[in-house]
Amino acid sequence: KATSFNTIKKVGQKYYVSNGQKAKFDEGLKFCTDAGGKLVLPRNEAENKVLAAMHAGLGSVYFLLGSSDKEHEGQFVDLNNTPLVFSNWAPNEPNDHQGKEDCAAMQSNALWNDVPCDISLHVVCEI
Ligand code: GN1
Ligand code: CA
Ligand code: CA
Repeated sequence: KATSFNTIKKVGQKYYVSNGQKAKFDEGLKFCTDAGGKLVLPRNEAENKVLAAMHAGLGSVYFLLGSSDKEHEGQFVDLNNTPLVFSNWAPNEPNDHQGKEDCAAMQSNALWNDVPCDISLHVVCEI
């Protein structure tokens, strides 16, 4: 099965790629793994800016980020279960709104927010 990407940004030795599709967190994880990469997670300000710049092209409110606090409420970790070193949360986030928000997402203003893991957002993979 072939996967094509229509938005690609180079950041250091990595590429951020998207095909403009939306998915739930678990689906996004699988999509990126199947594509030979992983769900995006900016590790510093420069990477965060590159990812934010992809918003313009896709016209979306949110991207999924490869981080959740499913295991321990309030403790966001990366896909290797390592606590985040860099984060860019919006003021008052993450707030586990209504006790249902365990997945991280990036808003179009480059700030992060925790959202329910079962909503569909744009998927960006790093490869
Ligand atoms: C949004 O839509 P609302 O107001 O119930 C947001 C939460 C934020 C909250 C901040 C899916 O919740 O994550 O913490 O605003 N929900 C979504 O006021 O983006
Ligand atoms: Ca949570
Ligand atoms: Ca939130």
